[in-house]
Amino acid sequence: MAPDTLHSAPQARPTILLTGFDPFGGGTHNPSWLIAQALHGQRMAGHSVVAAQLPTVFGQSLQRLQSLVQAHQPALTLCLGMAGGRDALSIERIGININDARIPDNMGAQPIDTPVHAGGPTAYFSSLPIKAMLRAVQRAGVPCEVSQTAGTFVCNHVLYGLMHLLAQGRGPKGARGGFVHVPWLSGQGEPHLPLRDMVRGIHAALWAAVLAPQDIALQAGATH
Ligand code: PCA
Repeated sequence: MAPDTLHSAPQARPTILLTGFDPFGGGTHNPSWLIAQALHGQRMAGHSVVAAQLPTVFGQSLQRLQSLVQAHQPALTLCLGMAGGRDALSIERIGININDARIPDNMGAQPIDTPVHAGGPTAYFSSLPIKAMLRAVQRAGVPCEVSQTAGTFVCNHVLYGLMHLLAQGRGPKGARGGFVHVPWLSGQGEPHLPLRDMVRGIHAALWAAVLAPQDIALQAGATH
């Protein structure tokens, strides 16, 4: 099956939905989408990975994500995005109910201090086992950290929106979701990580997320 399929036949095998974004802010590549594509079709502990691209656009990104969740009924959804300037895979802990864009999105919109969902809760925690994922990525030899903010641009919008739709029961029972930011690729800026290392790290993170229904206790101080 090709990536990005909205109307797949119902699958016996539970799905892991793995999304990446298109390039934004004048860039030509977005490693988040390259990583998702590289892992499309992988089997992990009885699950199949389905990769899909989200547009770097407020609103449209969430409409697309909602269609994907409806079509694939993923047991686990991991959204990836690029955060230039970070030097490690950043497992996001929290999405907040705010859009506050420093640059325009890919449709030219630049919302300032608007809610993702008016009347929604202030924030949602990721429901993925972030510390178990952190340990797995570090054991795979890839730099990784827990991040306390996904920013206020489209990535935070998607993390908040994902958790909101799961909270509303749009996914299958017990569906979990979360977000990982990735650094630049070589040639995009410094610091950067090679694509193969990022793919290995996300592969390890997904395995850990699938295998650990609950998180492990790992001191934040032990995460660097
Ligand atoms: N990064 C942006 C949006 C798309 C992406 O890959 C962000 O961090 O919000």
